[in-house]
Amino acid sequence: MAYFPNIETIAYEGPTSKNPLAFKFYNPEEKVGDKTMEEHLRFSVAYWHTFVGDGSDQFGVGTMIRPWKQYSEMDSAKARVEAAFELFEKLNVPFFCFHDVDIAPEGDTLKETYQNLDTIVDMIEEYMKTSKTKLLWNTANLFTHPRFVHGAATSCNADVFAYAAAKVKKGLEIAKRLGAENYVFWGGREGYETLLNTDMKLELDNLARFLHMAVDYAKEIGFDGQFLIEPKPKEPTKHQYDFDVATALAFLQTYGLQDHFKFNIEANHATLAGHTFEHELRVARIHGMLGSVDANQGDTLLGWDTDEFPTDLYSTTLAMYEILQNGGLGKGGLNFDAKVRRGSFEPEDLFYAHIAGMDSFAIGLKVAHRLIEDRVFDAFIEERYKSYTEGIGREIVEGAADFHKLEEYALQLGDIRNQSGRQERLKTLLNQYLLDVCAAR
Ligand SMILES: [Mn+2]
Repeated sequence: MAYFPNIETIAYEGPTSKNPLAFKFYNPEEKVGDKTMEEHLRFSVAYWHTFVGDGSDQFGVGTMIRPWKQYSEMDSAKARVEAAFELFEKLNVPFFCFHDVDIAPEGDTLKETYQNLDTIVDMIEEYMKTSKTKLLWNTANLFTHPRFVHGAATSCNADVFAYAAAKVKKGLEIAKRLGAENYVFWGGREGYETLLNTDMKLELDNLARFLHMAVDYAKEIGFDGQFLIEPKPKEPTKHQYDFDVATALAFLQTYGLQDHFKFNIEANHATLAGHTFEHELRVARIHGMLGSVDANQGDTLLGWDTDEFPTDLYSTTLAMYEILQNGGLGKGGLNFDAKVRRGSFEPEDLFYAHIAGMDSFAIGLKVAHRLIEDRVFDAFIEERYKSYTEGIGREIVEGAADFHKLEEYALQLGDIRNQSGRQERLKTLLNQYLLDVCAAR
């Protein structure tokens, strides 16, 4: 049975196409530099938003019309696998991602949950034999069930720590079985609500113990995917320990975990932390820790995580600029951790949304590639920091200067002359490159 009978395979028709169910800029075969768009962008569909999310919010019930809603429990889980692979094929998307609870319902016992998972993983494995779509990453949901009310690895209750460990152990076995390229840790409830009842030191130590155990178990079973930490400052927990890249990096370094992890950076989590998306990508990149991306966008008028499909071309361009400078994402990809709005409830909206996101990142890729090729910002930055390539600047960089020497130098300086940062001129150049790519029709 077809779950999206009115949708044909989405083809690349070019920027002049009027067909809403076609790619205007994402052409998987097209080469940008030395790689194809498909190789650069490594798009992934998020199972939770696309096949589980029902459009409910704190004030209203679900709105989504979804053909698999006619079934319940395991039948619905099986229907979702069928629907998922139909959508993957029609979008020609190379990857997907899931949490354990997205693919199979939890049973009354952990054992029953495992059985449900095994049944669905068998089915996914069968589909993956003939599908080109691979698993970018999977993860364990350690935040929805009431047992995780006080956290998982940072819970005050050791039984919860053990239960969470069992779920991650199973998750790693599934990752190994399905050939996942990465495994993600997002600690939605790993944080605190009030310090009045919290042993922060023990919670952080326990989180590190938990992650070390995961590293050990992956090694034991021969899972060689990349481990990823996904920073987020808040929501659902008031203060989350993996606040942003810089905070989580300090945590990893403190506990000797930095060689085993990279970051999965989400645009909307960056903005919730008071940063831009490109700031978080840059911090990860310059430390060699950029692993993967949850591609979405927030709404600056709202203070929460809206997980919108990315359509802001400045954001996709500046993100791709960091990703290209990083030499790509390696095993990572651009996962659409994004959901259609509550009012976009028809099944075909899932296709419009993914097309919007894929085309937006394709434009971002092309613009970023040209900006780098033409050394638009690189040349300016090189010139701006030229004082560190000669004279006293060079001595500072090479470690040949100390405070005595710098004081001696400063005392004989006349008027210090700075140069303009030319921000507005550079933004105009960015606009020009964006317009050039979009107008190439
Ligand atoms: Mn989010």
